[in-house]
This record gives sequence, structure tokens and C-alpha cells, in this order.
Amino acid sequence: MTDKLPSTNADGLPVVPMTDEQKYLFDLKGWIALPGLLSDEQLGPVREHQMKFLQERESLPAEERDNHGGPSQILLDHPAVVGVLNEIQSHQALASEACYGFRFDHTYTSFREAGHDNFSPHGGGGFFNFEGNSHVYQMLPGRVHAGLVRVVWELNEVAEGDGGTLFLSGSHKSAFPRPESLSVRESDVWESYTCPAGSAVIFTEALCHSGTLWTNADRPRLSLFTCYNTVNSKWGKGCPSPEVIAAMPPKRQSLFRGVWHGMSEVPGINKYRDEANTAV
Ligand SMILES: O=C(O)CCC(=O)C(=O)O
Repeated sequence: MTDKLPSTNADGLPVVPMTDEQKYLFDLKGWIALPGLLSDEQLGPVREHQMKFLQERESLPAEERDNHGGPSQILLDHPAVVGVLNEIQSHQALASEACYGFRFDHTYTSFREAGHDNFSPHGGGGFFNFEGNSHVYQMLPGRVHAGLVRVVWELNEVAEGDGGTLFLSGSHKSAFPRPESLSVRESDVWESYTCPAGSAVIFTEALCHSGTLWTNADRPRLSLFTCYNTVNSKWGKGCPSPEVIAAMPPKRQSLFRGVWHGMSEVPGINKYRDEANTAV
């Protein structure tokens, strides 16, 4: 499909479709890095907001008191992220020019100083999971569908050996159980990335992945781990407050609609969000 909607994000910026090379590599490996998506002018306020959210939450006005409140809302539907989600996740029957064909699932922000260790490989083989699991990956010739998808926003540079997320590329399609011998940090099957501050790394949660040790004593890792899902499916609990959502443009608000599909015309089909049609 080439006519993926919406074609602009909530700020009216044109969505950036995936290239054929990106599509092939995402399907092959289960993850993709999109380096340098944010300008310094965008990055500064987002970083400041994240640190206030982590350390002085009560100082934020109610409409900004969320990982994706205030200046950090632009991360939710960055044109390059929408381009990837339109391709790998969107259910086009629930998409329109005014409404995304995927939904926000859950998120968290992580601030890691040197010595923080999150090594814990999990996932893989999602091609063989049933729908209710959400960690699913499906494909047909020329099309793929990823259920739960994680977008990691790296708000600080990640250099070689610093400790970005580890991926066992291709394991979203693996039929055999992962051997213990490959599940150790020292295994050479792990792949990772380096990137400048303001980059996104996107992966299917059907893939085996892991955090690892953050080693850089000069620079912490500051990342948002935001998940998206099929509109009529939700994995994580919770949703931003009504005040936070109300401060967003309408198309961005469609990421927070209730978790159902329906049919026919709005309000029978879930192609809108209002106060009564909101996720929990
Ligand atoms: O800590 C990391 O780098 C990876 C976190 C993770 O496994 C996840 O968000 O699913």
C-alpha cells in the first residue's frame, strides 16, 4: 500500500514514509534506528520537561504533568515515527486524514547514570504468538503487521559501548527456544546502535531485546520508551490525564481513543476521540 493515511501529523508536517530499504531491514531485523530527528531547538525544551517530570513533577502545570505532556508531545507523532507506524502497524480501516490508524499504549522515561544495569533479555518468536498477547508480528508478501511497537527516544547521544538497547535481530520470527548460551551479555549475537541526541529507535516487542549496562560516566542515558498498539488492543495500564490530552491538537488526541473497533460511520466506528471515548 502506498496511500497510507494520515499524510500529515497533528502539527501539519508531512509524514515521512519508510523507504524500501528501511522496510526490508525492519522486517529482516525487527528494529530500525532513525538518527537525528530533533533539532537543538526542539531537544532543549523536551529534555528540560523530562527532567522536571522525573525530579520536580509537582512544579509542572497539570496539562504538562505527563511523559508526553507540554513540549514532549511532539515526540508522540513525529513525522518520521508516523511514517514507520503507518507502514508496520496502522489498521487503515480506522485511519483517516484526521485520525491515526494506531494508538498510544504506554510509556516510561528512564534516566540512567554509569553503572545502571538493565540486562534482562526477553521476548522473541512473536510470529507464533496469538493476538491477545499483543507481542505479535505477522507478514504477507509485501506487507507486515507489528502488534506492540516500542519507540525509544534517545535524548542524549549514545556512543559505541555506552549501553543502548540490545537486539537479537531476526528473533521476532525465531521458531526455536532461545538457548541459554546466547542469552548472556557476552554473546556476539546482540546488535545495538549509536546515535546523536534526538534520535528514535523503533522495534517490535515480538523481538528478543534487552537493556544493558550504561557505562558512560560523562553523560547519562535519558530515554523515553513509548509503546504503540493496534487501536482495539492495549497492553499497558494507564493513559495521560484529560488535562494533558486536552492540551494536544485533535489528531494527536486520536492516539488516546477508547480501545475498540466498531463499524459503519462515526460514532459507530472508532475513528474519533472525545471525552467519552478515551482509553484508561
Ligand atoms: O532498557 C532498555 O534499554 C530496554 C527496555 C526494554 O526492554 C523495553 O522497554 O521493552
